[in-house]
Amino acid sequence: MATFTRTFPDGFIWGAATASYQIEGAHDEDGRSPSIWDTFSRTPGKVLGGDTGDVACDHYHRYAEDIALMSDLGLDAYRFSVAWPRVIPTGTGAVNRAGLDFYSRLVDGLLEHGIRPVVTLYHWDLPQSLDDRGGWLNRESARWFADYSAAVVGALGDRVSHWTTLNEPWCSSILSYAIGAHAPGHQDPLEAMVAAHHLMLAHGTAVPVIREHCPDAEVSITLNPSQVWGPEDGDERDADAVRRADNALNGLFFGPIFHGAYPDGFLDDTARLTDHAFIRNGDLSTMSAPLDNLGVNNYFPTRVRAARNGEESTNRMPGCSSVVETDPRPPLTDMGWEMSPESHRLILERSARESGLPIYITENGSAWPDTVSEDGEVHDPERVSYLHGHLEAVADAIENGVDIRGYFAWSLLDNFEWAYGYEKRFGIVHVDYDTLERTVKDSGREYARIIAEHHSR
Ligand code: IFM
Repeated sequence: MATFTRTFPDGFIWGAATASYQIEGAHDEDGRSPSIWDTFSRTPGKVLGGDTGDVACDHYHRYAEDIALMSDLGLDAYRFSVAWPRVIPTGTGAVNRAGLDFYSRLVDGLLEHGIRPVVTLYHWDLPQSLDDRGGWLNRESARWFADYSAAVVGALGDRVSHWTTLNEPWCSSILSYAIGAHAPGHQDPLEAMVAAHHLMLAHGTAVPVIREHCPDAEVSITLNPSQVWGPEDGDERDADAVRRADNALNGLFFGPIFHGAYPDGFLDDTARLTDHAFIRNGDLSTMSAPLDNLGVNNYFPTRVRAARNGEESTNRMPGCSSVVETDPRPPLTDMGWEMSPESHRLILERSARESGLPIYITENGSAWPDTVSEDGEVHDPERVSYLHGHLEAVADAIENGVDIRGYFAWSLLDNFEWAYGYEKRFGIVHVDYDTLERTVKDSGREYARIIAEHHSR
């Protein structure tokens, strides 16, 4: 195995990340109500193999074992999300103490092991009862989310200081309401724009609420920007395709959250769909509430070109009907995603420029078809190589002047990979879904070695 020798600044945080629906299981315990993912995963044809998160990694019952694993790996921090349907089963109104108590026990366990909890308030498991009221298409969702945030931060804010409002709002808007691959599975670019707007409004409405309940809070949002590349020999139509895709993937969130405005051209490009009446006075100033850091999840770049001579584009991202996504270039991960440390560095540099904030890489990792070998170990050299390449890119970005404060491997455990069910494995720890046994993979050991070396400096 190639050795990894780069060094990182003092105080750099090494962590791993998960999300509630992907690992917890216990879908109907202690008062949890169904989320849109319970509904979606039970809808035939939506999730590979008909998999659901009913049991997942059973983390709800095995969290103590999982904390011990994190401690063995030497993690400084653990990023997890809170399930809204556990905390407020009806979406709005009465708080369910038993649901909050689970997260309280988890936080206490982490702190006992010297592991910093980094909490995301929304990682896609909207209570189904709120979707029944329009979900993110309902402007009231901003208030619903702020009230839910108050309940969680009020209960955990004495022990948790690192708060993230939303995970990857691109996925909970574009992927969920335009592309339809995620819950609630709609296919309407206009709805996606409205959902994105309301998600950002919810984020901005919650920021002061979090600060009120936890005055020392470091407040952030996690975005999933992607470097967009066009053909090397492209013309101005391809350059326009890059611009449009970049707006729909990146500018749609960088603009309102960090610049108080939608990105140049976006409103014109989408004028065919809507008069944008959902954008009301004051919304952009709410959305651009000051933050303390930015979380960046990044896995792969995006390649596009312009549609040619009446060619039909199937691209459903708003403003992108003339944009064709082109094939990723090898090497590819098991998700078919291009492995490009260079694009990782570029997007970290861009994220810092756009936000003017310290950056945490809140997710990065790769899926491979791992199995437990006869020697009882999980040998995953591809994941080790992906890890090395992307940590090199992080070190390069830091050398280029980007203030990067930490890296969270996605994921601590193999887990429910949304529409792919349990087919794709992202963990640095293998999970046997029959026995729920955990086995640290070679990549987990290598990550632990890198962390130990950093700590010993
Ligand atoms: O599993 C997801 C996670 O929930 C959000 N970011 C990307 C990961 C890999 O697809």
